[in-house]
Amino acid sequence: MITYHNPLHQGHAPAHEFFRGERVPCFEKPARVDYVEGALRARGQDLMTPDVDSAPVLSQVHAPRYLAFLQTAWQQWLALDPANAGVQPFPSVWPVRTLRSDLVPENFVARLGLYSMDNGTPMASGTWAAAKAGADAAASAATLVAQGARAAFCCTRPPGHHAGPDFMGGYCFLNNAAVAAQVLRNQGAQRVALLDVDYHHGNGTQSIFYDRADVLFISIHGDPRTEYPFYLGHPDETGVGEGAGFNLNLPLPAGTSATTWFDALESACARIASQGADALVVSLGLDTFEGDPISKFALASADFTRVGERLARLGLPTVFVLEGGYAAAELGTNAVNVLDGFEQ
Ligand code: Q9C
Ligand code: ZN
Repeated sequence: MITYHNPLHQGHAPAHEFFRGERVPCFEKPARVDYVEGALRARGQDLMTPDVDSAPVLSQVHAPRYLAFLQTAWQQWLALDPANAGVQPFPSVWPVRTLRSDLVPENFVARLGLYSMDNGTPMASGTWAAAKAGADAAASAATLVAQGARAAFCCTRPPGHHAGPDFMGGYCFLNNAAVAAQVLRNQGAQRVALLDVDYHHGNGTQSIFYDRADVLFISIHGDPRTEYPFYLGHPDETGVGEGAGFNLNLPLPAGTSATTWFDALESACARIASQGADALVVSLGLDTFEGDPISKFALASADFTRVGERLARLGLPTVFVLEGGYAAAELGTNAVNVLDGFEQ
């Protein structure tokens, strides 16, 4: 399968995140994609360098003031104190109910809170460059599919599906899958189905397309009554305005078996077939794996081959975009299994 990699992903390498109030090593680490690239190269896969500038498309899915902030966030942080080069910025205050989010604070950490949904999305010096190159990889993969390729894979980190119109969160900064869907729309697809199979609900993607009928968003994920991101991903969220009826959430309890998960995949595929789409984007989170350290589904490595097989039977031009998956050493096998299942 045509595969784009992210040549700058290693520049996004924050050291710590918060977990149960403690600072712990980041789960979303460079080794994740190193393992996927290793598995791809081991089977002779050529890795292409991004060749499309995603900037115009980023402006279609993210707010200008958010993009402007993110692009210079690290410089703003260093301008406060050169010693910040060795310190990770974390938000500590957010404009929740009754507080104003129309004003942009002069205080950097307050701005960071304005543009964040959680304190679980650490930044590093190379975060913008890595996120932008990842969005370029997604735009590149989608462009080839729009031009007639059967499928393409965007092998990138940081992931994207928690990033909303004007906020980062859940290890995500730029919404790569939304970029891919928007590129497909810009280049002629009348409707795009965006299927998110990451363990965590793709709140950012849902929010970007919630009032749109041209991108059908479907997500299978851990029930947000107990699982991150908690505040979105519930079954009664079906879209609004022109987008009414074009959002489908299929939450499953933590601990759900592979058999039940595949039943949900059948429901998702049935909806894609009944509503119709010219192209498919898959937010390919692999944290549904039984060995994932922060998630609670139970797919075995061999099950990922079945995922690919089932998606291929939709018969749609398809862009796969890597999202989560934190059992780093198994990530290569699991990603390759999806792509092999799709192609066999
Ligand atoms: N601090 C994705 O899979 N935090 N994001 C979990 C550990 C949120 C996962 C608790 C997990 C976000 C793309
Ligand atoms: Zn996830």
